[in-house]
Amino acid sequence: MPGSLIHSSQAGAVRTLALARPQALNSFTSEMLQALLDALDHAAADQGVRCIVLTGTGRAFCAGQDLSDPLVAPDPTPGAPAKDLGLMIERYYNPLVKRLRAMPVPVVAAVNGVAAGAGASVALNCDLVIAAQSASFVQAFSKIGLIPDTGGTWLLPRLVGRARALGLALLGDKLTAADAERIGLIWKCVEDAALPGEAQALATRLAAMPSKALAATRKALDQALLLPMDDALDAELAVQRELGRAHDYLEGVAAFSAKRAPVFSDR
Ligand code: T3D
Repeated sequence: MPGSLIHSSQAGAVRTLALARPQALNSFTSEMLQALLDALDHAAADQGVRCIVLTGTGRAFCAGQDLSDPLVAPDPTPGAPAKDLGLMIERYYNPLVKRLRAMPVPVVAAVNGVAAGAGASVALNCDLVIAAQSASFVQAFSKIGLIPDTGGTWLLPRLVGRARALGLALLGDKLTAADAERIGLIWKCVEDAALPGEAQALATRLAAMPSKALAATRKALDQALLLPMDDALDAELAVQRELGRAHDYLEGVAAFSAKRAPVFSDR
């Protein structure tokens, strides 16, 4: 819808959500964060949605927190009270991370341009990140006296190891999409013109897969990072038992045996 902060569109079972403040590099305001949370909730509740693509309008994916937002912009007047950055994190950023990582369907980030600060963290919280060759990732936090947030401290060392995580987070340099792919920060870097098509194809493929098993896979992998091997084995056992009772397992095996394409429907 014109004027809205999140442009939502649907092609088949793929819902595309596009951050839409291009004049400010899609940087986050509280209104846009709330609109994104609402859009994710609507998608999660809609049985016709089986994959989500998150992207940006204009030349950027997202420049992170809008630093001119009065809620966070420091007041230089002597004696003025400091802004409580924890409020935005508590109210919007942390819920957004939790929402993304609990979505019943996979989320693909199609990074069309620069992803900085919380914008980079949001992209990296998606299940698969595909980026245009001209896109880049910037851990911009250190340059303004902050630490990576929106899950960045948890994600970065897990994705690329401590040495590279510290290099990225301390220096705050721009990392090209090609280098992001090379060091394992993202899934894939593609030609600029190919990004929308490749993201849609990937999402269409995921949409045809068993959503419940994909969401359980994300959760199991995230949890396993924190578990001793024995506990991870127990967790696999419990989840596999549950999935084994679901319709999609029946359908997957029936389709395999009949040499036909499966039609998955669990959410
Ligand atoms: O509770 C809390 O709020 C804490 C949470 C914090 C989460 C965070 O995300 S902290 C990190 C915030 N983000 C940044 O520090 C990034 C700042 N921006 C940049 O470093 C660069 O703009 C980019 C690397 C993203 C892009 O560089 P470039 O050269 O392509 O563009 P530019 O010329 O720097 O920016 C273009 C315009 O966008 C410019 O405005 P102008 O001069 O044309 O009127 C610039 O000021 C504006 N802009 C860019 N990023 C932001 C922004 N305006 C407000 N907030 C921004 N984050």
